[in-house]
Amino acid sequence: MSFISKKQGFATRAIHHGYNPREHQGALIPPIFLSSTFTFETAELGGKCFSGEDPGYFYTRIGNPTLALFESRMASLEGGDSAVAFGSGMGAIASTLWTLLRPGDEIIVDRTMYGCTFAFLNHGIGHFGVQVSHVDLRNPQNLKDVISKKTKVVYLETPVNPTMSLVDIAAVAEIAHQHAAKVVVDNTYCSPYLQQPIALGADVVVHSATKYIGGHGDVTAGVAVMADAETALQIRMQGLKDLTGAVLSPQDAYLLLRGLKTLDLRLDRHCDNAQVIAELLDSHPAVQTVYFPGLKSFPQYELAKSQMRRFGGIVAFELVGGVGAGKKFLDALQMISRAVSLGDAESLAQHPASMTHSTYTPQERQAAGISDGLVRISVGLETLQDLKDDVSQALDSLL
Ligand code: 7XF
Repeated sequence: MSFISKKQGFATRAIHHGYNPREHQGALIPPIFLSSTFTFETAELGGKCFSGEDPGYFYTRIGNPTLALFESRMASLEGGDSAVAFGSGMGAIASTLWTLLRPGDEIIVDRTMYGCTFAFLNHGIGHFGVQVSHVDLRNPQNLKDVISKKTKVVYLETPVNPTMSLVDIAAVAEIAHQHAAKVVVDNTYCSPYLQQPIALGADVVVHSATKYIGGHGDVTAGVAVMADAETALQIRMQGLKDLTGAVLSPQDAYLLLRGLKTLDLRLDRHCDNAQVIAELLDSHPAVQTVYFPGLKSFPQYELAKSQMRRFGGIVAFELVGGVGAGKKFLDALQMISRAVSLGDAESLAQHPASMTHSTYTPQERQAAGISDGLVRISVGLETLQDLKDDVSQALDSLL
C-alpha cells in the first residue's frame, strides 16, 4: 500500500500491494473492471491516450485497472520494474519473443522445455527467419562456446519441464549480457515465492499463471515481468497490442489476484508434500530414477539450494518397467487425477512423451533427454497420508 514506505514482506505484498480500499469506497476486495473500452472527456484527450502522452485507460487489450493491479503485484513479487498480463502462458511467451526477435537474429534455448514452447520456437518463430539454437544449458560453458553477436535472446526454464534439470541463471545471465543478449526465464515451476530470476540477472520472467499463481485450476493466464520499463512497454505495445492480442480477461485477473494471496502458503504445502513423495518413490523397488531437486542424490542439489528458496512441488520419475509400467502406474492411481497442468490443489499425474511433450518427434525427445518412460506428478495440497497411500498402492501394483 502506498502509505507504507518500507519494503514489506512477500505475503504482505501478495495481499496488499498496489491497492488502497480508501480509493474504492472502502471496498476490501478490488473491483473487477469489466469494461472493454473507456470514455474520453474530450476528443483531444482521447488522442493523447493513444499517443501515450496521457496515461489514461482507453481499451482493455492495452490496459485495464484490474489487469494493472495484478501486473503491479507480480512486478513487486518478482522484483521487476513492470509486468504485462496475458490470456495464457503461451500468450506471454509468444508476445515476448515476437517483440524481442527479428529475422536474422538468433535465439539460444535450453535443450529441453515445455512442449508447446518447443513447438512455438521450432514450428513458429523459427519459420520466420529467426535461428533457433538448442544448447544444453546445464553447463553454462556450452553457451559461452556458441553465443555470438547474432544472439539476441537466451531462453530457459528452471527446473525444466519435464526433466527437472536446473540452469544456473546467474551464470547464464553473465555470459548473455557480455554479448548484449537478453535472458528470458520461464519461472512457472517455481513462482516468485521459490525463485526470483531478475535478482539473478534475468531481463524478462514469463509464467503460465494457469499454474501456481492461479493455483485452483480455474483460470488460463500468463504474465511477463520485465526488469526495465522500456522492454515492458515494447512487449505491451508490440507483442500484446499488435502481434498476438493475447489479452487476459478482467475476471481472470481477479482470480489471479485471489490466488496470489495464498501463494506462499500453498507453495510451502506443495513443497512439504512433494519432498515426502519424492523420498517415497526413491525408496520403492518399482522405481528406477527420481528427478527432484530436493533429493541429496539429485546431481544439481547444490545449485537448487543456492538458487531456489525450496525445491518445488513437481516430481518426475522413471519406473523399472519403462513406458508400460508408467501407463499401468497412472491407471492404478485412485485419488490422484490423470491430467496435464500443474500447481493446482489437486495432485495431477501425466505421461510427458504422449501428452505435454508429444509436440516433439521421438528423435527430438531423445535429444532433449525426455525418456518415453518418464512420469510426472504435480503434488497437490491433499492430506499427505492419503497421497502416500495412493502412490504406494499404485507402485505396489507393479511388483
Ligand atoms: O499457455 P499455458 O498457460 O498453458 O502455459 C504454457 C506453459 C508455459 N511454460 C511452462 C513451463 C508450462 O508448463 C506451460 C504449460 N504446461 C502445462 C503442463 O506442462 O502440464 C500444459 C498442459 S499441455
